[in-house]
Amino acid sequence: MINTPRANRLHISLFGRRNAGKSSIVNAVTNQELSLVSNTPGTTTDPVLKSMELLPLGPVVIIDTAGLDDEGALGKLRIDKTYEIMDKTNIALLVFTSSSDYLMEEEWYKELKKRNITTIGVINKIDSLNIDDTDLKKKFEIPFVKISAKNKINIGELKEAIIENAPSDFERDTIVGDILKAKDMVVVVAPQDIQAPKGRLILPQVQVIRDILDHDAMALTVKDSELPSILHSLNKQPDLVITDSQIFKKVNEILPKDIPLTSFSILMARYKGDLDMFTSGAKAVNILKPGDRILIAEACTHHALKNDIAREKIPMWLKEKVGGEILIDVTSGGDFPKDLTPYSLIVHCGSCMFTRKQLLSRLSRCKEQNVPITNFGVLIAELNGILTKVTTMF
Ligand SMILES: Nc1nc2c(ncn2[C@@H]2O[C@H](COP(=O)(O)OP(=O)(O)OP(=O)(O)O)[C@@H](O)[C@H]2O)c(=O)[nH]1
Ligand SMILES: [Mg+2]
Repeated sequence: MINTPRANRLHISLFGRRNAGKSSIVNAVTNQELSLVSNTPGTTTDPVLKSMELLPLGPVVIIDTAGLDDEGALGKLRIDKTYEIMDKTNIALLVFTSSSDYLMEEEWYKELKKRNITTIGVINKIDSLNIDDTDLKKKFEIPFVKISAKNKINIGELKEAIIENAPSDFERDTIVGDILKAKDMVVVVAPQDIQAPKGRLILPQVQVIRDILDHDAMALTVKDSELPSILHSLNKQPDLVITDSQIFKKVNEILPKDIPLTSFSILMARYKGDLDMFTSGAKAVNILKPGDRILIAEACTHHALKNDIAREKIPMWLKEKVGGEILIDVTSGGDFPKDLTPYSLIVHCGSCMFTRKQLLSRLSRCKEQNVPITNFGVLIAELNGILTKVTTMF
Protein backbone atom coordinates (compact mmCIF):
# COMPACT_ATOMS: atom_id res chain seq x y z
CA MET A 1 0.00 0.00 0.00
CA ILE A 2 2.93 2.30 0.73
CA ASN A 3 3.71 2.02 -3.00
CA THR A 4 0.31 3.34 -4.07
CA PRO A 5 1.11 6.34 -6.25
CA ARG A 6 -0.08 9.63 -4.85
CA ALA A 7 -2.54 10.14 -7.72
CA ASN A 8 -4.43 6.94 -6.83
CA ARG A 9 -4.85 7.85 -3.22
CA LEU A 10 -7.96 9.44 -1.84
CA HIS A 11 -7.21 13.15 -1.33
CA ILE A 12 -8.85 14.60 1.76
CA SER A 13 -8.44 18.36 2.18
CA LEU A 14 -9.42 20.83 4.87
CA PHE A 15 -10.87 24.22 4.02
CA GLY A 16 -12.11 27.02 6.22
CA ARG A 17 -11.28 30.28 7.91
CA ARG A 18 -7.99 31.00 9.61
CA ASN A 19 -7.99 29.72 13.17
CA ALA A 20 -11.00 27.43 12.58
CA GLY A 21 -8.82 24.53 13.68
CA LYS A 22 -7.94 22.94 10.33
CA SER A 23 -4.41 22.00 11.37
CA SER A 24 -5.66 20.72 14.72
CA ILE A 25 -8.15 18.47 12.87
CA VAL A 26 -5.40 17.08 10.62
CA ASN A 27 -3.41 16.23 13.74
CA ALA A 28 -6.40 14.65 15.49
CA VAL A 29 -7.43 12.51 12.50
CA THR A 30 -3.89 11.31 11.79
CA ASN A 31 -2.97 11.08 15.46
CA GLN A 32 0.31 12.82 14.66
CA GLU A 33 1.59 16.34 15.14
CA LEU A 34 1.95 17.00 11.41
CA SER A 35 0.79 20.58 11.22
CA LEU A 36 1.70 23.61 13.25
CA VAL A 37 -1.16 24.82 15.43
CA SER A 38 -1.33 28.26 17.00
CA ASN A 39 -3.69 30.92 18.14
CA THR A 40 -2.33 33.34 15.52
CA PRO A 41 -4.57 33.44 12.44
CA GLY A 42 -2.59 32.54 9.32
CA THR A 43 -0.32 29.95 10.95
CA THR A 44 -0.54 27.61 7.98
CA THR A 45 0.78 29.46 4.94
CA ASP A 46 1.55 26.72 2.43
CA PRO A 47 -0.47 23.57 1.82
CA VAL A 48 0.86 20.64 3.88
CA LEU A 49 0.45 17.30 2.06
CA LYS A 50 0.87 14.04 3.89
CA SER A 51 0.60 10.58 2.25
CA MET A 52 -0.38 8.02 4.80
CA GLU A 53 -2.22 4.85 5.58
CA LEU A 54 -5.40 5.85 7.34
CA LEU A 55 -6.69 2.52 8.60
CA PRO A 56 -9.02 1.03 7.65
CA LEU A 57 -9.58 3.57 4.90
CA GLY A 58 -6.35 2.69 3.10
CA PRO A 59 -3.88 4.98 1.42
CA VAL A 60 -4.86 8.65 1.55
CA VAL A 61 -3.33 12.08 1.22
CA ILE A 62 -4.41 14.56 3.88
CA ILE A 63 -3.97 18.18 2.93
CA ASP A 64 -3.93 21.07 5.35
CA THR A 65 -4.42 24.46 3.75
CA ALA A 66 -4.10 28.15 4.53
CA GLY A 67 -7.30 29.87 5.68
CA LEU A 68 -9.46 30.94 2.76
CA ASP A 69 -10.18 34.30 4.43
CA ASP A 70 -6.55 35.39 4.40
CA GLU A 71 -5.90 39.10 3.80
CA GLY A 72 -3.51 41.36 1.89
CA ALA A 73 -1.47 40.69 -1.25
CA LEU A 74 0.29 37.67 0.29
CA GLY A 75 -3.05 36.42 1.57
CA LYS A 76 -4.44 36.48 -1.95
CA LEU A 77 -1.54 34.30 -3.17
CA ARG A 78 -2.21 31.81 -0.37
CA ILE A 79 -5.91 31.70 -1.25
CA ASP A 80 -5.00 30.95 -4.88
CA LYS A 81 -2.87 28.03 -3.71
CA THR A 82 -5.72 26.72 -1.57
CA TYR A 83 -8.01 26.82 -4.62
CA GLU A 84 -5.38 24.82 -6.55
CA ILE A 85 -5.63 22.18 -3.82
CA MET A 86 -9.41 22.11 -4.29
CA ASP A 87 -8.81 20.90 -7.85
CA LYS A 88 -7.10 17.73 -6.67
CA THR A 89 -9.44 17.01 -3.77
CA ASN A 90 -11.74 13.97 -3.57
CA ILE A 91 -13.25 14.78 -0.18
CA ALA A 92 -13.41 18.26 1.31
CA LEU A 93 -13.78 18.89 5.02
CA LEU A 94 -15.28 22.36 5.29
CA VAL A 95 -14.56 23.55 8.81
CA PHE A 96 -16.99 25.77 10.72
CA THR A 97 -16.65 27.55 14.04
CA SER A 98 -18.93 30.17 15.49
CA SER A 99 -19.45 33.16 13.24
CA SER A 100 -22.00 35.95 12.82
CA ASP A 101 -22.76 34.70 9.33
CA TYR A 102 -21.57 31.94 7.04
CA LEU A 103 -21.38 33.96 3.82
CA MET A 104 -17.73 33.03 3.24
CA GLU A 105 -18.41 29.35 3.80
CA GLU A 106 -21.30 29.55 1.33
CA GLU A 107 -18.93 31.03 -1.23
CA TRP A 108 -16.39 28.24 -0.71
CA TYR A 109 -19.09 25.59 -0.77
CA LYS A 110 -20.21 26.95 -4.16
CA GLU A 111 -16.65 26.48 -5.44
CA LEU A 112 -16.53 22.93 -4.12
CA LYS A 113 -19.89 22.11 -5.68
CA LYS A 114 -18.77 23.54 -9.01
CA ARG A 115 -15.89 21.06 -8.92
CA ASN A 116 -18.19 18.18 -7.90
CA ILE A 117 -16.25 17.55 -4.71
CA THR A 118 -17.87 15.54 -1.93
CA THR A 119 -18.04 17.85 1.08
CA ILE A 120 -18.46 17.16 4.78
CA GLY A 121 -19.20 20.00 7.18
CA VAL A 122 -17.06 19.82 10.31
CA ILE A 123 -18.24 21.93 13.21
CA ASN A 124 -15.19 22.33 15.42
CA LYS A 125 -14.52 23.54 18.97
CA ILE A 126 -17.71 22.08 20.48
CA ASP A 127 -15.81 21.87 23.79
CA SER A 128 -15.97 25.63 24.23
CA LEU A 129 -18.37 27.10 21.66
CA ASN A 130 -22.07 26.50 21.40
CA ILE A 131 -22.75 26.38 17.68
CA ASP A 132 -26.35 25.96 16.59
CA ASP A 133 -26.27 23.65 13.59
CA THR A 134 -29.96 23.85 12.57
CA ASP A 135 -29.33 26.98 10.53
CA LEU A 136 -26.19 25.46 9.00
CA LYS A 137 -28.04 22.30 8.00
CA LYS A 138 -30.63 24.42 6.20
CA LYS A 139 -28.03 26.43 4.28
CA PHE A 140 -25.72 23.56 3.33
CA GLU A 141 -26.95 20.28 1.88
CA ILE A 142 -24.05 18.30 3.30
CA PRO A 143 -23.55 15.88 6.20
CA PHE A 144 -22.29 17.57 9.37
CA VAL A 145 -20.13 16.19 12.16
CA LYS A 146 -19.59 18.08 15.43
CA ILE A 147 -16.14 17.64 16.94
CA SER A 148 -13.50 19.05 19.18
CA ALA A 149 -10.09 18.62 17.59
CA LYS A 150 -8.44 19.88 20.76
CA ASN A 151 -10.15 17.44 23.14
CA LYS A 152 -10.42 14.64 20.52
CA ILE A 153 -14.21 14.41 20.73
CA ASN A 154 -16.05 12.58 17.91
CA ILE A 155 -12.92 12.05 15.80
CA GLY A 156 -14.15 8.48 15.21
CA GLU A 157 -17.46 9.85 13.88
CA LEU A 158 -15.55 12.14 11.55
CA LYS A 159 -13.52 9.23 10.17
CA GLU A 160 -16.70 7.20 9.65
CA ALA A 161 -18.26 10.13 7.78
CA ILE A 162 -15.17 10.34 5.55
CA ILE A 163 -15.42 6.64 4.72
CA GLU A 164 -19.19 6.71 4.16
CA ASN A 165 -18.96 9.67 1.82
CA ALA A 166 -15.88 8.56 -0.09
CA PRO A 167 -16.45 8.45 -3.87
CA SER A 168 -17.44 5.00 -5.09
CA ASP A 169 -14.45 4.59 -7.42
CA PHE A 170 -12.54 4.09 -4.24
CA GLU A 171 -13.90 0.50 -4.17
CA ARG A 172 -11.40 -2.29 -4.97
CA ASP A 173 -11.75 -3.42 -8.54
CA THR A 174 -11.18 -7.18 -8.27
CA ILE A 175 -11.95 -9.95 -5.79
CA VAL A 176 -9.39 -12.52 -6.86
CA GLY A 177 -8.09 -11.40 -10.28
CA ASP A 178 -4.91 -9.86 -8.89
CA ILE A 179 -3.56 -13.27 -7.84
CA LEU A 180 -4.56 -15.09 -11.05
CA LYS A 181 -2.92 -15.45 -14.45
CA ALA A 182 -4.84 -15.99 -17.66
CA LYS A 183 -5.60 -19.72 -18.23
CA ASP A 184 -5.22 -20.56 -14.52
CA MET A 185 -7.49 -23.30 -13.29
CA VAL A 186 -9.43 -22.46 -10.13
CA VAL A 187 -11.53 -25.08 -8.36
CA VAL A 188 -14.50 -23.51 -6.60
CA VAL A 189 -15.95 -25.70 -3.84
CA ALA A 190 -19.60 -24.81 -3.30
CA PRO A 191 -21.48 -27.09 -0.91
CA GLN A 192 -25.15 -27.35 -1.84
CA ASP A 193 -26.42 -28.17 1.62
CA ILE A 194 -29.63 -27.29 3.44
CA GLN A 195 -28.57 -23.66 3.74
CA ALA A 196 -28.02 -23.22 0.00
CA PRO A 197 -30.96 -21.42 -1.62
CA LYS A 198 -33.04 -23.48 -4.00
CA GLY A 199 -32.06 -23.40 -7.66
CA ARG A 200 -29.20 -20.90 -7.54
CA LEU A 201 -25.74 -20.11 -6.20
CA ILE A 202 -25.19 -17.53 -3.47
CA LEU A 203 -23.83 -14.06 -4.22
CA PRO A 204 -20.17 -14.51 -3.14
CA GLN A 205 -19.91 -17.66 -5.28
CA VAL A 206 -21.40 -15.89 -8.29
CA GLN A 207 -19.15 -12.86 -7.81
CA VAL A 208 -16.00 -14.95 -7.44
CA ILE A 209 -16.78 -17.09 -10.52
CA ARG A 210 -17.52 -13.98 -12.56
CA ASP A 211 -14.24 -12.40 -11.45
CA ILE A 212 -12.29 -15.55 -12.42
CA LEU A 213 -13.90 -15.48 -15.89
CA ASP A 214 -13.19 -11.76 -16.27
CA HIS A 215 -9.51 -12.53 -15.75
CA ASP A 216 -9.46 -15.17 -18.50
CA ALA A 217 -9.01 -18.02 -16.07
CA MET A 218 -11.10 -21.17 -15.64
CA ALA A 219 -13.58 -21.74 -12.81
CA LEU A 220 -14.40 -25.38 -12.16
CA THR A 221 -17.26 -25.52 -9.67
CA VAL A 222 -17.75 -28.67 -7.58
CA LYS A 223 -19.55 -29.81 -4.46
CA ASP A 224 -17.30 -30.87 -1.58
CA SER A 225 -18.56 -34.45 -1.89
CA GLU A 226 -17.23 -34.65 -5.47
CA LEU A 227 -13.92 -32.90 -4.79
CA PRO A 228 -11.70 -36.00 -4.27
CA SER A 229 -12.80 -37.81 -7.42
CA ILE A 230 -12.76 -34.68 -9.58
CA LEU A 231 -9.25 -33.78 -8.36
CA HIS A 232 -8.19 -37.30 -9.24
CA SER A 233 -9.57 -37.03 -12.77
CA LEU A 234 -7.80 -33.74 -13.56
CA ASN A 235 -4.58 -34.06 -15.54
CA LYS A 236 -2.98 -31.10 -13.75
CA GLN A 237 -3.19 -29.63 -10.26
CA PRO A 238 -5.47 -26.62 -9.81
CA ASP A 239 -3.67 -23.27 -9.41
CA LEU A 240 -6.04 -22.26 -6.62
CA VAL A 241 -8.92 -23.77 -4.65
CA ILE A 242 -11.60 -21.52 -3.17
CA THR A 243 -14.01 -23.10 -0.71
CA ASP A 244 -16.83 -22.14 1.58
CA SER A 245 -15.12 -21.47 4.93
CA GLN A 246 -17.55 -23.70 6.80
CA ILE A 247 -15.86 -26.76 5.27
CA PHE A 248 -12.31 -25.42 5.43
CA LYS A 249 -11.15 -28.31 7.59
CA LYS A 250 -12.60 -30.98 5.32
CA VAL A 251 -11.28 -29.41 2.10
CA ASN A 252 -7.85 -28.83 3.63
CA GLU A 253 -7.65 -32.52 4.53
CA ILE A 254 -8.63 -33.60 1.01
CA LEU A 255 -6.21 -31.32 -0.85
CA PRO A 256 -2.53 -32.11 -1.41
CA LYS A 257 -0.56 -29.68 0.77
CA ASP A 258 1.04 -27.77 -2.12
CA ILE A 259 -2.23 -26.58 -3.67
CA PRO A 260 -3.08 -23.00 -2.58
CA LEU A 261 -6.36 -22.88 -0.66
CA THR A 262 -8.50 -19.93 0.40
CA SER A 263 -12.18 -19.17 0.92
CA PHE A 264 -14.94 -16.84 -0.26
CA SER A 265 -14.97 -15.19 3.13
CA ILE A 266 -11.24 -14.50 3.07
CA LEU A 267 -11.51 -13.04 -0.41
CA MET A 268 -14.35 -10.87 0.86
CA ALA A 269 -12.24 -9.75 3.83
CA ARG A 270 -9.78 -8.32 1.33
CA TYR A 271 -12.33 -7.00 -1.13
CA LYS A 272 -14.75 -5.36 1.27
CA GLY A 273 -12.65 -4.83 4.36
CA ASP A 274 -9.09 -5.13 5.54
CA LEU A 275 -7.57 -8.61 5.65
CA ASP A 276 -4.75 -7.55 7.99
CA MET A 277 -7.21 -6.15 10.50
CA PHE A 278 -9.36 -9.31 10.30
CA THR A 279 -6.29 -11.54 10.64
CA SER A 280 -5.01 -9.80 13.75
CA GLY A 281 -8.60 -9.63 15.06
CA ALA A 282 -8.94 -13.42 14.75
CA LYS A 283 -5.96 -13.87 17.07
CA ALA A 284 -8.12 -12.47 19.88
CA VAL A 285 -9.91 -15.82 19.92
CA ASN A 286 -6.85 -17.30 21.63
CA ILE A 287 -7.19 -15.05 24.67
CA LEU A 288 -10.97 -15.25 25.13
CA LYS A 289 -12.15 -16.30 28.58
CA PRO A 290 -15.44 -17.76 29.82
CA GLY A 291 -17.86 -14.89 30.49
CA ASP A 292 -16.52 -12.69 27.66
CA ARG A 293 -19.06 -10.98 25.39
CA ILE A 294 -18.89 -11.46 21.64
CA LEU A 295 -20.82 -9.70 18.90
CA ILE A 296 -21.73 -11.59 15.75
CA ALA A 297 -22.78 -9.14 13.03
CA GLU A 298 -24.54 -10.10 9.84
CA ALA A 299 -25.04 -7.71 6.94
CA CYS A 300 -28.32 -9.14 5.73
CA THR A 301 -31.50 -10.08 7.51
CA HIS A 302 -32.21 -13.61 6.36
CA HIS A 303 -34.34 -16.26 7.92
CA ALA A 304 -32.06 -18.39 10.10
CA LEU A 305 -32.15 -22.10 9.26
CA LYS A 306 -31.04 -25.07 11.31
CA ASN A 307 -27.25 -25.09 11.70
CA ASP A 308 -27.12 -21.38 10.92
CA ILE A 309 -23.50 -20.23 10.85
CA ALA A 310 -24.02 -17.05 12.88
CA ARG A 311 -26.54 -18.32 15.39
CA GLU A 312 -25.43 -21.89 15.94
CA LYS A 313 -22.09 -22.95 14.48
CA ILE A 314 -19.84 -20.02 15.42
CA PRO A 315 -21.21 -19.75 18.98
CA MET A 316 -20.65 -23.50 19.39
CA TRP A 317 -17.07 -23.40 18.06
CA LEU A 318 -16.24 -20.40 20.23
CA LYS A 319 -17.58 -22.11 23.35
CA GLU A 320 -15.54 -25.20 22.55
CA LYS A 321 -12.43 -23.09 22.10
CA VAL A 322 -12.92 -21.12 25.33
CA GLY A 323 -13.98 -24.17 27.30
CA GLY A 324 -16.92 -22.46 28.99
CA GLU A 325 -19.91 -20.20 28.52
CA ILE A 326 -19.59 -16.95 26.62
CA LEU A 327 -22.14 -14.22 26.02
CA ILE A 328 -23.17 -13.79 22.42
CA ASP A 329 -25.13 -10.96 20.81
CA VAL A 330 -26.21 -11.20 17.19
CA THR A 331 -27.07 -8.14 15.10
CA SER A 332 -28.21 -8.07 11.52
CA GLY A 333 -28.75 -5.52 8.77
CA GLY A 334 -28.01 -1.91 9.58
CA ASP A 335 -27.75 -2.44 13.34
CA PHE A 336 -24.25 -2.02 14.69
CA PRO A 337 -23.81 -0.70 18.24
CA LYS A 338 -22.22 2.74 18.71
CA ASP A 339 -20.49 1.49 21.83
CA LEU A 340 -18.46 -1.62 21.07
CA THR A 341 -16.37 -1.60 24.25
CA PRO A 342 -18.39 -4.35 26.01
CA TYR A 343 -17.14 -6.80 23.36
CA SER A 344 -13.94 -8.84 23.48
CA LEU A 345 -14.35 -9.77 19.82
CA ILE A 346 -16.59 -8.95 16.88
CA VAL A 347 -17.18 -11.56 14.19
CA HIS A 348 -18.64 -10.14 10.98
CA CYS A 349 -20.18 -11.98 8.03
CA GLY A 350 -18.56 -11.78 4.58
CA SER A 351 -20.58 -8.62 3.84
CA CYS A 352 -21.43 -9.58 0.26
CA MET A 353 -24.53 -7.38 0.60
CA PHE A 354 -22.51 -4.42 1.90
CA THR A 355 -20.44 -1.91 0.00
CA ARG A 356 -16.80 -1.59 0.97
CA LYS A 357 -17.58 1.78 2.50
CA GLN A 358 -20.25 0.32 4.78
CA LEU A 359 -17.90 -2.31 6.14
CA LEU A 360 -14.92 0.05 6.39
CA SER A 361 -16.89 2.50 8.48
CA ARG A 362 -17.61 -0.36 10.92
CA LEU A 363 -13.92 -1.27 10.95
CA SER A 364 -13.10 2.32 11.68
CA ARG A 365 -15.39 2.25 14.73
CA CYS A 366 -13.72 -0.97 15.97
CA LYS A 367 -10.27 0.51 15.51
CA GLU A 368 -11.22 3.72 17.27
CA GLN A 369 -12.56 1.75 20.26
CA ASN A 370 -9.76 -0.82 20.19
CA VAL A 371 -12.07 -3.79 19.73
CA PRO A 372 -10.76 -6.69 17.61
CA ILE A 373 -12.88 -7.63 14.60
CA THR A 374 -12.66 -10.56 12.23
CA ASN A 375 -15.01 -12.29 9.81
CA PHE A 376 -16.56 -15.75 9.67
CA GLY A 377 -14.02 -17.31 7.33
CA VAL A 378 -10.92 -15.77 8.90
CA LEU A 379 -12.11 -16.93 12.33
CA ILE A 380 -12.81 -20.47 11.11
CA ALA A 381 -9.35 -20.62 9.51
CA GLU A 382 -7.75 -19.51 12.79
CA LEU A 383 -9.77 -22.06 14.77
CA ASN A 384 -8.54 -24.78 12.41
CA GLY A 385 -4.93 -23.60 12.60
CA ILE A 386 -4.72 -22.85 8.86
CA LEU A 387 -5.01 -19.04 8.79
CA THR A 388 -1.43 -18.53 7.55
CA LYS A 389 -1.84 -21.18 4.87
CA VAL A 390 -5.06 -19.71 3.46
CA THR A 391 -3.78 -16.13 3.35
CA THR A 392 -0.16 -16.55 2.15
CA MET A 393 -1.06 -15.95 -1.50
CA PHE A 394 -1.99 -12.30 -0.83
N1 LIG B 1 -11.26 25.11 22.27
C1 LIG B 1 -10.80 24.60 21.14
N2 LIG B 1 -9.81 25.19 20.49
C2 LIG B 1 -9.35 24.63 19.35
C3 LIG B 1 -9.92 23.46 18.82
N3 LIG B 1 -9.29 23.16 17.68
C4 LIG B 1 -8.34 24.09 17.51
N4 LIG B 1 -8.37 24.99 18.53
C5 LIG B 1 -7.52 26.18 18.71
O1 LIG B 1 -7.75 27.10 17.68
C6 LIG B 1 -6.53 27.78 17.33
C7 LIG B 1 -6.27 27.62 15.85
O2 LIG B 1 -6.03 26.25 15.55
P1 LIG B 1 -5.32 25.79 14.21
O3 LIG B 1 -5.45 24.32 14.16
O4 LIG B 1 -3.98 26.38 14.10
O5 LIG B 1 -6.30 26.47 13.16
P2 LIG B 1 -6.11 26.60 11.58
O6 LIG B 1 -7.47 26.57 11.00
O7 LIG B 1 -5.14 25.60 11.09
O8 LIG B 1 -5.53 28.05 11.45
P3 LIG B 1 -4.64 28.71 10.28
O9 LIG B 1 -3.52 27.78 9.98
O10 LIG B 1 -4.22 29.97 10.87
O11 LIG B 1 -5.56 28.90 9.11
C8 LIG B 1 -5.44 27.16 18.20
O12 LIG B 1 -5.25 27.98 19.33
C9 LIG B 1 -6.03 25.81 18.62
O13 LIG B 1 -5.54 25.35 19.83
C10 LIG B 1 -11.00 22.84 19.55
O14 LIG B 1 -11.56 21.80 19.21
N5 LIG B 1 -11.39 23.48 20.70
MG1 LIG C 1 -3.39 25.81 10.13
